[in-house]
Amino acid sequence: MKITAVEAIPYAIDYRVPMRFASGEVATAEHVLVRVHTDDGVVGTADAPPRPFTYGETQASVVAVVRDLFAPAAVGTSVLEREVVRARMHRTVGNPVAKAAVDMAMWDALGRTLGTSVSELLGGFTDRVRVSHMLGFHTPAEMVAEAEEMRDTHGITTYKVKVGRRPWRLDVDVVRALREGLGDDVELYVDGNRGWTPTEAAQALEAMSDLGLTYAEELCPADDVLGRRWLSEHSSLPQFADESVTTPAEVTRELLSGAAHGISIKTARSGFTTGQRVVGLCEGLGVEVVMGNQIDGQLGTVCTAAFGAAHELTSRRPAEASNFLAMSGDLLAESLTIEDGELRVPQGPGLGVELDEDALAHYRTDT
Ligand code: MUC
Ligand code: MG
Repeated sequence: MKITAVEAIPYAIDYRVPMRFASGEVATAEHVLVRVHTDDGVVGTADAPPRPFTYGETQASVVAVVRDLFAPAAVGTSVLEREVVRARMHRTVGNPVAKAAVDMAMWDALGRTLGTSVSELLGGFTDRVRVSHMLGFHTPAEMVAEAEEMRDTHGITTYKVKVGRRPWRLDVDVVRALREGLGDDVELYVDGNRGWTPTEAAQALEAMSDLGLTYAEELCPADDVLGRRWLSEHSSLPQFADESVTTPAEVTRELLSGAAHGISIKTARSGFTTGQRVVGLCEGLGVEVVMGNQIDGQLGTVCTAAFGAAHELTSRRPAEASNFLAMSGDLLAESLTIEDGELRVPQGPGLGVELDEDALAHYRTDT
């Protein structure tokens, strides 16, 4: 079970349609595949999707920090010693996505070594997640058409609508068009990616107050400390925190300061080991969570589904797990499918999926 090597392989896969939102745009998945090798010949794999506009990491920085700091921290430990590797990686500040990928690749290697599913090792609450689809910036008509296609093709009836940065009345028009086009039975919530001031957020939420939103996510920057608290106190909608809560300490800070009522958990930035601490913290405090999406490919989406299905709390809400559908290609040997609005956790040891080595050779950018 001893780790003998950790690889960090950069690759690039275009999106058929770029994902645009208030804090940035992703046209190409410039991710890093992290592979943990053991002396038993087992290989555990996970994906690192750098998001410079959110965490400051880039593809090159993920490759470098894994190669220079995290691989040496992991080599020589057993795949059971996830806490040891976590503590060693923790000595380096930041780099949440690189740390998370090393952690999840260790879990995959552990599951494969034991012949057990990671989702079952994590908790095994259920075998699937309901899916929420994230709608990036387009015109109101295009966003309605995308939502209808997701409903008609995949049975998805929950949508996260990107808002912020562009004129807020356009966002109101989008949400109104979605509600009118899709009816009262679909669930809608908005994500501002820090794109509004507290005043703009208050105005926009007031203008959308008849549209039956479930909640609002990260409307204003975490540095707007009092503004966010004011918004949370005055809005009738629960406010969820996303990019402001990358660690258990940040979750604690946002919840105790009154700036947030709910928490987005992204395995791409917390991994499974730290993600479970966030679940415990939120359950203890009686706070709702949502499994978020970091514009993941299929491997990242499998991690979200495995973790979301593992615990009662994380399986309550639909998980954001459909953005891989917009990619022009992928690394998995067998594609994921979303049917009747649900994504099943792949069965089998570890994360339950295999890589297509030919696809990796095609998309990797380091050879
Ligand atoms: C989200 O929920 O904010 C956008 C940027 C990112 O890192 O994740 C996405 C989705
Ligand atoms: Mg978000």
